[in-house]
Amino acid sequence: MASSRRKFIKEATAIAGTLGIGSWWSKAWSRPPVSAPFEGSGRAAMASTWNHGMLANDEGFSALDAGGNALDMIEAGARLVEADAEGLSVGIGGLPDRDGNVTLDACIMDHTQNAGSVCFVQNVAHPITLARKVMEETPHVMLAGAGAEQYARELGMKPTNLLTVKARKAWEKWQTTSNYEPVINIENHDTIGLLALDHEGRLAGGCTTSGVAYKMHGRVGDSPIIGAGLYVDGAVGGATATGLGEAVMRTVGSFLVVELMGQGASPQEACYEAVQRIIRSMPTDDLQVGYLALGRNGEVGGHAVHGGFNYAFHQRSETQGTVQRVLIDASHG
Ligand code: SD4
Repeated sequence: MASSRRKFIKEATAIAGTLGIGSWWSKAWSRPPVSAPFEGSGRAAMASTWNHGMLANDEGFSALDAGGNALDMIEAGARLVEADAEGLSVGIGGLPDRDGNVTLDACIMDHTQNAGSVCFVQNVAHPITLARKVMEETPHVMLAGAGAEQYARELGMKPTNLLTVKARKAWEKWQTTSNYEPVINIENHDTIGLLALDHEGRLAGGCTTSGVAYKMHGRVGDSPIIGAGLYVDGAVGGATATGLGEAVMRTVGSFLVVELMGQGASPQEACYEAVQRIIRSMPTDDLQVGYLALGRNGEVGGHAVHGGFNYAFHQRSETQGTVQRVLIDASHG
């Protein structure tokens, strides 16, 4: 099997050479298979969107120190941000839809392409944990709405009122105009997308959000959609998105970023190209989208349609301890 694949790659690369498409083609076909062994480089890394990514990454590394793996890093980091009632875009405290309901979307994915997702869920404090349960305990990838809430109750998750006084007041103020006009970096700001690599070389990713503020009831964004708001390929890397989900879904953004990385692009180049796809295909004056990517080797990159997008990046080698803990402005990357 392996030798016939090698033979195919060799022949295909030779043909590509005669057609003058050598470089891209050979990079594409030299991509390691998904079943490649996951050898740890002794390096662990975590990248998460926006300012709150700093604390999420710290929490992720605490989970790693407690004996966890890349998935545990993701779940721990996401839960921390979901529990912050001051944040207006994730978990409790998230801004509601136009009818005053806080509806949440989340997903999680590991290096073996296991994935779990929940969308349009209400009264669930930790949708990232529910998504992980869908991945690990059910035969499905995605549960929506009332069915996801029923599953949460079956798991013993206590229904929680997610509409805080602060978010309700903001919604009441918005109702005085009731214009549905998402504002760049404001009403669609601060979803958390997280990517982690553990010392054993396992990759994982997660994304959790209350979605764009004052959306129509029932609207689901990119964040819980595998391939749009998040994608992980253990042999290549992971990517996640923040910003206006409609633009990400229309271009299947995170899958595109990872595929480009699999064809030889760096995380930075891949995010840049995925942003160009959006810019080339739709008017972008009023929308923001940012992509964040982490390669299997721990290399990070990020890029956005407009300025103002930042992400946190922590990495550590087993021998040297923390070597980097930074907040990166991706505006001009
Ligand atoms: C959505 N992508 O629901 C999410 C919103 C977001 O930073 O990312 N905010 O469209």
